[in-house]
Amino acid sequence: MSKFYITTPIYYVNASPHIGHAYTSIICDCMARFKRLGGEQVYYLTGTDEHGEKVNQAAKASGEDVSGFVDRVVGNFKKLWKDLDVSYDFFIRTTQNEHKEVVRKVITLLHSKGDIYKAKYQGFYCMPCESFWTPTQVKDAGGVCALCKREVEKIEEENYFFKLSKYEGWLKSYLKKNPSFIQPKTRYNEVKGFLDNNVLADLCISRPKSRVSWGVEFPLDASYVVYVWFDALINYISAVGYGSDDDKFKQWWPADLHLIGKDILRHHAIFWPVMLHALGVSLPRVIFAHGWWKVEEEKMSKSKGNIVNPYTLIKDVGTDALRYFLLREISPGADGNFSYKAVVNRINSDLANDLGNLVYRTLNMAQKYFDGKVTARKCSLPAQFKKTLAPLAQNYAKYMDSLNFPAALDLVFAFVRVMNKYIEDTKPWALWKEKETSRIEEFLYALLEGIRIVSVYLYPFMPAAAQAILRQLGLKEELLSLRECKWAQKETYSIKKEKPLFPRIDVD
Ligand code: ME8
Repeated sequence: MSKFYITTPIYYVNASPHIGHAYTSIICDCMARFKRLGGEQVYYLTGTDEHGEKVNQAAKASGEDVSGFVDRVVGNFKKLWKDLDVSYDFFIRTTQNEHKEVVRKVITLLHSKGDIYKAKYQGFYCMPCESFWTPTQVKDAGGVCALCKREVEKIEEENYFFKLSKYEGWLKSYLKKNPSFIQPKTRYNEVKGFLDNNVLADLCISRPKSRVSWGVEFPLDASYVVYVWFDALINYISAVGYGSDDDKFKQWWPADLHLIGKDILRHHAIFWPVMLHALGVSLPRVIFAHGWWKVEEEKMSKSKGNIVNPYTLIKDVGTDALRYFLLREISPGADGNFSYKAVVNRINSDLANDLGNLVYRTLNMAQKYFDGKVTARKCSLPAQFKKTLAPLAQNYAKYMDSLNFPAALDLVFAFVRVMNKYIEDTKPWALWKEKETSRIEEFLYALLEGIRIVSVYLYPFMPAAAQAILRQLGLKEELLSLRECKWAQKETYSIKKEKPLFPRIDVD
């Protein structure tokens, strides 16, 4: 059985999660469920990044002690993942001793290899991004943080550095030989362009305790803590046993997919590969940086205060509809502009009108005409079904593997619409009047088979709805496997109709 190790970024716990965080975790969940459907062994890692100045200040502002504060906010993240059906296998917290131990081991090892040294740091720091910037980078950005365009703090302090510069040549040639390492292509080009136009400076990896005390104590010098990003990146290996459980590490590493937002591309595509290479550890297979959800063309962010609250949306439209909207509306490589109108339109057209209606009408007919028991008398595949099912079966996995969710969903919904049209064209109510019972049963069986197949394909996107459909068809969850997406797998259906899956939402 092949394995699939997938990760989200570990989120800062300076505030509760918003729809941007939900987006990343939902993409990963969709991928994890898709891989499980294909029979792969999946390890889905998520967690929280709990150290650093930003979290410390947020704790202070809330008047709580830091560890009480982080515990509370971590609770909010975990609750949201539960409410969104995010099926992670492990939740790592950087404040866990096991993780801190690995961070210290990594630094000690890199130091013993001669890759860490002490020197004076002169430059700038952006606290909201927890990032160091050189004077040139700040100047080029117009005197602000090159990423978030906010004010930066000038700092001059003795620090420990990691010799990133030593590996510049290696990284460039690695990228050249592995063009699919960073995806999508635009992000690969961005990193390559950055490396072509800049000389890699060594990375500052400590902060003096006199300025920042909330962090992993630096193993070589107790008057420092580890720079929060250096600590955070290591979570991807500490969570799967690096330095503590060799068998587990061999089983899962390398990660098959690090999914991140494009805001943290530099850290993942430059610092992280070099750290791993210097440690003698193989690199993740793919780093995929998705776009941003914006509100009125501005990136949504906790510190800007323009966030869309996922809890409100779950309450208003439900978990599955929210997951569907986020995954259907934009391709993960692109940015999206969030609007409630778009959410409502998408739900009403695709979910209420097309899918919900198909399921409801079909189950209704099965109930009304056959008391809920439909048997395969003849099970030939209607020609119009075949025309849309064939490209779906052929391309679904390919689109899913490349994270092209809108394309995969387009194929599924093309089939849903074909089934709706099949109902209208067949006019079963007229057949009923003419007592064409076996013709209707054949017709209904075809629809039920189609709906069963659709529910499997939709499972990664809307797990609860897919399960609800199977339940109403009288089937068990074991059927949730891509192997089951074949025609005429069931002899008899015993319908147990429930309330409509996706009621229409009132635009007001
Ligand atoms: O950067 N649109 O944590 P973070 C889409 N702790 N995705 C968004 C988003 C938006 N508007 N806003 C946030 C950190 N995200 C570090 C990561 S990993 C070793 C350390 C998502 O809480 C997106 O995935 O700021 C982005 O990369 C991540 O949240 C940043 O979360």
